[in-house]
Amino acid sequence: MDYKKLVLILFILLINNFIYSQNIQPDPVLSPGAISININRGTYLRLTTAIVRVTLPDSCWRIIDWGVVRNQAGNNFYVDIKTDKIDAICAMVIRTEIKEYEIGILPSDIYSFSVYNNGEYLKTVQFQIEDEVQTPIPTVEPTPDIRICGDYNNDGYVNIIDSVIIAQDYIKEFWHISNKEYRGIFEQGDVNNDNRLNIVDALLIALYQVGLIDELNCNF
Ligand SMILES: [Ca+2]
Ligand SMILES: [Ca+2]
Repeated sequence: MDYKKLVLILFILLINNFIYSQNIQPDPVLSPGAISININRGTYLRLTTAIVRVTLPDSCWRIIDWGVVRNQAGNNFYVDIKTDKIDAICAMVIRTEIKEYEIGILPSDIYSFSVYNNGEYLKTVQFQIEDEVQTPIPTVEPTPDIRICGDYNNDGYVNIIDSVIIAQDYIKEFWHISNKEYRGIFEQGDVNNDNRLNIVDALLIALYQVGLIDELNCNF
């Protein structure tokens, strides 16, 4: 056997050993740094949710069960996310997966929400619920003959309230907090006439109100 063949065989053995070592997965639990938790409370429905982002370090990690919110003693909620690692050559592709958990409609108090992974504790956030006085959004009976582009709540004015209600309706729909439920007049809210009512319309109305754009373009 000449020198070159020997080097080639040694090289192949090294590569095989490297791939084999990649297949051994001694630790199936994510690190705490892989988890981020944001607590969100719906403005009107008062439903508290936890938005959990899980960063998976390579292509071999899989989330096989997001679990459900459970309640420990007192005000402590937790979920246990089941993951596994497949036995394969792992591509170093970092992925983030997101899950929104409904915690519930909570009275004023201090709470915690924890994330476990395969039964092992990873991270906790504490949050406080305070019941503030709600400022009701004024609603006025519609005036069917006068249509004002941007006047989503149909109170005769185009102002920041229209922008806020559109944004809230959009956020509720986006996070699946409620089914599509428009509290205003769609045609008067869709101010860029793209047949969608979303954050762009809210932004355009806000810009219009402060004079940064001159007109809104509804489909009427
Ligand atoms: Ca209005
Ligand atoms: Ca629109």
